Amino acid sequence: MVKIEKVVAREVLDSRGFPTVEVELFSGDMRASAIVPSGASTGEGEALELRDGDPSRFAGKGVLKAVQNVEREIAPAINGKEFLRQSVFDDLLRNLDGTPNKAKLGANAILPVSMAFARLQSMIHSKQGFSALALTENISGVFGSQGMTLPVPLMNVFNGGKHADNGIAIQEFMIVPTGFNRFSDSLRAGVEIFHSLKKILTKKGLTTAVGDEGGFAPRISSEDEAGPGSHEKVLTLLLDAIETAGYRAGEDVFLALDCASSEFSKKTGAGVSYQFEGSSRSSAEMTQIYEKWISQYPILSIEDGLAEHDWEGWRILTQRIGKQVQLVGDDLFVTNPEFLKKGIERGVANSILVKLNQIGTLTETLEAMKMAHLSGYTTIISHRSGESEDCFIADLAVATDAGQIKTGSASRSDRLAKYNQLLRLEQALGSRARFKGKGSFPAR
Ligand code: 2PG
Ligand code: MG
Repeated sequence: MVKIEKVVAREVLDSRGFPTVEVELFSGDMRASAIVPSGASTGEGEALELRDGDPSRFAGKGVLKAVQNVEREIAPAINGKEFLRQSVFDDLLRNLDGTPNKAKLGANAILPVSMAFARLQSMIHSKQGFSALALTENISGVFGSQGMTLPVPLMNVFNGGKHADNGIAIQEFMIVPTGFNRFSDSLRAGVEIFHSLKKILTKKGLTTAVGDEGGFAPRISSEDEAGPGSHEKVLTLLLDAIETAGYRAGEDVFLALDCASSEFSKKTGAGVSYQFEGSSRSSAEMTQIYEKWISQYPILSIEDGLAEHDWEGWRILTQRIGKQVQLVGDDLFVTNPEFLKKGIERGVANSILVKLNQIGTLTETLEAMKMAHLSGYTTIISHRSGESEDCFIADLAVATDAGQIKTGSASRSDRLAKYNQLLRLEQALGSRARFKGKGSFPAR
């Protein structure tokens, strides 16, 4: 039983310098807090992020209304009450809101309360009250998993799309160090490759300033929209960086993409079209591009290769390359069990990106993950492009044996906070820690 005795909420700042919500819950001498993240390339089906819209503060991006909703709507409903289970607590939050997409209170009001409750409960359950594994053990208890698998990091070392201003359409170029026995070795390889990429860019006279997720974001073309061949240039740079760091591309280290293609797509009478490398392309043409790339580069995973409305294009994409490569639905599924169910029924994608704030409570996030695991879909726990020092997702990844995590590059403390927590968890698990490498991906 957890008795909530005090609730505090405040406006704090995320990694882009935009306001976000922090919540603290108190019970006896225990205090747990959580900060909610924020996306830029958001899916249309995501739960609502409530912004004040008051142009005199933070250009309308303030979150005082969400803070007020925690103080005036949520706090009175939970203060002084005892809760046994996360699901009961989260159901209360959902009912208080009462809308399908958290439109009344805002997911940014509801989620930090849900996360802080999980932390508070874990502190009360954990014997020492401060064990590194407390949250992991608590969530794995709820989820019914072993909670011992350290995730393979998908490290976003080159940023484009909405996370940069270099004209590159694809949002994330990731390196995936799978060929290692331990998480810490895999992470080290990723970090070494990041540094070797930095040297290569410097030698070429390209800037090494970083984008929102800590990856490099140089302009590799003088045009506003990077033209034909520009994406392959980036892929080649990554292969160079892997080899220069002393690793074998396609053996120890693979590549992954988050195309975030909803951002460069548009609905047309005939379906959906994509503005890519200077031309307008159909879903079938985008599919051909991916087919060519996976035959030429060691690409293990493609996220949002097609847009969130392009369900028919997705079905064909999955038919054509779903056996060879992991196809991840992010904007498509928005961590929503209903959307995922539709995808499973239609044979769309084979993996789901998991973001707590897309759906708004821990319980619903775990529901989506359970459905994915039962249907043979892989799961990737993910940060948002606007993050904070909160490293809840590191614990969530281990707790659910998710197998994969997407939490940025090897720079910016908002990203490294998660990697550092994973290093703590690996140490705390000791000989019980597992790392599945390529086994965390669909079999090829
Ligand atoms: C994504 C995410 C995180 P954002 O598209 O996968 O990398 O970006 O948080 O901007 O939606
Ligand atoms: Mg994405």
